[in-house]
Order: sequence, then structure tokens, then C-alpha cells
Amino acid sequence: MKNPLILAGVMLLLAAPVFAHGPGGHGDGRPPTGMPGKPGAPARTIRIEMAEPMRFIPDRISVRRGETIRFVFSNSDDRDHEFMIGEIGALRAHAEEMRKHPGMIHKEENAVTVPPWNEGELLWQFTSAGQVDFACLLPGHFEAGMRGVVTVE
Ligand SMILES: [Cu+2]
Repeated sequence: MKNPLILAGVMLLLAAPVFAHGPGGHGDGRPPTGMPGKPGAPARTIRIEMAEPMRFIPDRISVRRGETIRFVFSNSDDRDHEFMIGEIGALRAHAEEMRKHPGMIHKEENAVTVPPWNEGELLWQFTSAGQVDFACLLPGHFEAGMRGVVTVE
């Protein structure tokens, strides 16, 4: 039976992990997508441009497990863009929520919003090998291809 309430429940389950990705959010203390970097810890800077048409440049990044990255974003476009890091299913579900509530502003520790012609920063530590996704979840941007991948070696 295709019940919309059950579908909504599934969407909530998919969305849940993105909110749980804080320090100590998981039992083993090593969330698969990483955790906010500790201010003052050694960090490598990676610059990412948020550019028209709906692109992160670069959109493929390689890091080592355990590495802390200071992402510095420069928005060269005339509209807001956002960087949210997480698991792709959670990002997708979140993008859906953003379409329903366009005024939503992110205060999550795994996201930063950058106004036009401005810069923003996010400090993030990659704790597990594998792939971590990132995307701009402002309405229509994710769907237009504004996303990328971090490979953790
Ligand atoms: Cu965007």
C-alpha cells in the first residue's frame, strides 16, 4: 500500500543522520562524514569558488583520513549559495525540505551560507575513509548540479 504518511516517515529517517553528525553523535565517536574541526588545530586550506552556473570549482577534492580542512568559499555569483557537507541521501532529503520551506536558514554545524560577492569558511575534520558529499541546498541549486565529492584516503 502506497501511504503518503509512510513515505513521509521514510524521508524523515533519511534526513535524520545529517542532524546527528555532531561530535559524539555516534557510538564509536567517528561519524562517517566527519565532524567540525577543532579551532586552532593544524588545518590545510582548500579554496572553493561558488560560481555561475550553479557550480563549485573544484567539485572533486581529495583529503587524507584524519585531516582537518579549512574550506574557504568565495561566492562570485550575484545570489546566495550554501555549502553543506554530509551523506548524499541526507543532502537529497534536505534539498527536498528546502524546496518546501524556501525561507529556511541553516544553522547546522556542517553548513555555511555565503552571500553574493562574499567569502565564508567551514572547518571540517574527515574521520573515516570513503566518500563524503557536499551540495548547495538552496531551492533548485542541488537539482541544477551544484554538488561535489570529497574522497577521503
Ligand atoms: Cu547555490
